Amino acid sequence: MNLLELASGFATEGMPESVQPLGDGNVNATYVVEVTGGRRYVLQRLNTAVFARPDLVMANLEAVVHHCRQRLGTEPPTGDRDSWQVPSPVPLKAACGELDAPCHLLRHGDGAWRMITFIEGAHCLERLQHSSEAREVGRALGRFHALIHDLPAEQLADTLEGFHVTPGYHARYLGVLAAAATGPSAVAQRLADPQAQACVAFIAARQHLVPVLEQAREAGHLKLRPIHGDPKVNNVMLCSATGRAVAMVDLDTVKPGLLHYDIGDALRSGCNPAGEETTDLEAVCFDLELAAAMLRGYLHEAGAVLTRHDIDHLFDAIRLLPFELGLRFFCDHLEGDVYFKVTHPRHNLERALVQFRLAESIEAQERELRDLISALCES
Ligand code: GN1
Ligand code: MG
Repeated sequence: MNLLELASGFATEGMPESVQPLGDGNVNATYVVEVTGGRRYVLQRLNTAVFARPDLVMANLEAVVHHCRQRLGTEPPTGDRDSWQVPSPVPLKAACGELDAPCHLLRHGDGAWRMITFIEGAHCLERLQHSSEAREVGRALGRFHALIHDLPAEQLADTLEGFHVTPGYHARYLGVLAAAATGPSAVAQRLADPQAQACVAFIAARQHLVPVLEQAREAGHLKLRPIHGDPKVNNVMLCSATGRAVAMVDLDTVKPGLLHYDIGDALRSGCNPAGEETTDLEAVCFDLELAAAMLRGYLHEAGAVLTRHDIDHLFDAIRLLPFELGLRFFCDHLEGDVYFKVTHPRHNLERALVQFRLAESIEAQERELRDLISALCES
């Protein structure tokens, strides 16, 4: 079955006429479908090596969309608020007869396909350059948190166990190192590379940071709440006419977690103007001005939900998330690129080096960043 045939399995408003690749997600394969009459849709093949239960991913998506729609329906339509949009799953033309997700998932061979409405009149950015953009990205995340904060946890399945639980990634990494130490192997060969050795040393020097958020959660200082899970800048849609944030997309990782995972992830993604795919390590830095704008935008929408403990752990989160992603990329490199899509054999290693450089830049600006957080949160 080709992509057009797959697309025509869904109840679109018009016949699918063209399918083009969309974006550069690291996990799922994404396409844009145009139908007669000009409407567009997003067609995705879920990566079942990552999301073992695509039926539950779809059930979560339906729960999130339903909740957001209800919340938006009860909000007074004030100026900037009425244009917020929620990307929604498109049903199949025919029921597929499965109990869990009877009408939103098309199984073909070993693929699990779904279609989602396209946010028209909007675009996303791969990298941020201006404070005005950073403010909108922060505002989008805050708006999203405020929208889903009362989505009951029992309505969400855990579709990606251990996601953003740094000690779990670290334990896996240590297991990979230990296995490599037992004799020659492809992993041992990759580890011998000088850049890989630099990563090993970088991680070892920071292993005390690994449990910082989970310990705060275990101590009861931080609480699990619904989060987006993957709020990197290109998952925020900005109105092409006004530049205002109008949607957050890529809702597959919405599940109970710490708001800190999201805040840390949005900042690590948005405050590195060189972007996470650069190979120019010298260009990688954490931009405090962008961070200030993003945090301001976030606090404007969601400041009221943050507790004293939440605020006290913001710096830890901002330092931890790039380190965590670097660890995830590096571990995947060692394991032979089983998780993140790559275009060449050193791709995940290069990505890890970028995140570690970013973490270093954050460390170097710790005082300024802590002062910034205090100034913004006390005001
Ligand atoms: C993955 O698939 P994509 O590009 O939206 C990953 C995120 C990472 C991101 C880094 C489910 O997101 O956690 O931050 O790559 N998503 C998953 O680019 O692991
Ligand atoms: Mg994603």
